[in-house]
Amino acid sequence: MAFEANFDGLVGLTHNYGGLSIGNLASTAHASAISRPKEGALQGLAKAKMLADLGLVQGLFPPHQRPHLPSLRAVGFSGSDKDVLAAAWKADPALVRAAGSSAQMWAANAATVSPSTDCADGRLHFTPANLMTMAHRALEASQTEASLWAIFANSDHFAVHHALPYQSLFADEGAANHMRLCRAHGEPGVEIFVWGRNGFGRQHTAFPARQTIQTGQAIARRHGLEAGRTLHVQQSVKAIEAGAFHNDVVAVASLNVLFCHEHAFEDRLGTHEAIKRACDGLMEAVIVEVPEAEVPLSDAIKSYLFNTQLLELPGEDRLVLIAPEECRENRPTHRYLQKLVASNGPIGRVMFVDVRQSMRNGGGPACLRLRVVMDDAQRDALGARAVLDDALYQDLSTWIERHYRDTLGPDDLADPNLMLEGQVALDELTDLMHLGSDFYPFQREALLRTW
Ligand code: SUG
Repeated sequence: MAFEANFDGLVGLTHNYGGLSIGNLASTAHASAISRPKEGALQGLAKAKMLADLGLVQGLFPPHQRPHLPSLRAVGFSGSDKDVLAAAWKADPALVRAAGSSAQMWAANAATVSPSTDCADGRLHFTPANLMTMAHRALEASQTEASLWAIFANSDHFAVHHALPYQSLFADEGAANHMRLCRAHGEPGVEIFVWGRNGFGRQHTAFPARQTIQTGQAIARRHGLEAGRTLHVQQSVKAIEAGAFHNDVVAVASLNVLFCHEHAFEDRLGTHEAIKRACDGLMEAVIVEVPEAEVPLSDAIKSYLFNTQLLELPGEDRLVLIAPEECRENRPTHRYLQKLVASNGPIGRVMFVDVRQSMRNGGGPACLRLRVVMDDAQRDALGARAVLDDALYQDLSTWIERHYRDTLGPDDLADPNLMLEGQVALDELTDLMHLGSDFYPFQREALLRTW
């Protein structure tokens, strides 16, 4: 029996507001604000626990080592870890800000995932995203790949690829630009890759279009997807210019339902048509489109109406939307949601969650999770201790309480104690999550030193 699991990225110890993502309005608006890492990590964990308590399989990805010293060493800083940090800060604080970002918490960008039923070899395929458009995110892929290898450790069931080549032609932001429609999770689906630019052409947007059509085509080939059930559709230029830096800011799909804004796609009617055609014979695709007249694009982006988790919950006959609190506070969005659940449509209930620490960097509930459709045999084949149960929840809560700082200001990233606190905490986490003692670069360096 197949089901959809969600793997959330644990918020890291350096969660901060670096103002690093041009085109992501929340990131720019909160640049240099004081962040609250402990609160952020507990908010993310509480959301994960809520979904586990609702009866879903909920996993977690460990945070990455930050600041990412291998990147600073690669650009010419040397000596002890403290020397590297101090010299990099002195040379250019922006380098340390990029190397200190905790952006790996947005697991929707970790990888693109294709369930076994869609893939020619019958395995569940992952392509870690190279995230090469943003310097602070391009550091993530190798550690993401290590996490995927640790958790999806069985090659009879899982295929974990390398990230695509690090070139603009294959700019990849993972599942944030990928949707899947199906009648039931275990049945063949239609995979939809959303792109913002043609990698061989010119960039037509002022804000970066972070994904190319060539990326989706390459992933579809690697995963062995069937051409007739794979679509490549263009995100609207208007949406990118308004601050929708990923498709998941203007659209979300679950089962046979696509919930999207009127301005989500460049060729609105053509895209709807193509989706219906591809789904023909497999399911009846239902498109719930929110008109600009009811929720203007700017409100949808502010409230993150579409960066919601659209879920099939045990015992409920209609889908449930997990939305950020901001959707309750934004007038047009809240009005629309009330109307939506009162209608006889496929979405029957909205639950609100507080993920404000993440939202201030442009990360809503859906950004924080990577969806993985799997079956019972695949669940049994998972490695590490990554699926949330009461015991893991307790252990992680205690770990966060003990190691995370309450607040971080922009210059705290230069503090060598923050770096050391992170290494102590992550070393303990590898034990707690059964990830091995050579999981992070700092652990491998320490091992080498003992030889
Ligand atoms: O890539 N923000 C992330 C938010 C990612 C949200 N993910 C999805 N939509 N799936 C980004 O823009 C801000 C970091 C900073 O400014 O400190 C940041 O990276």
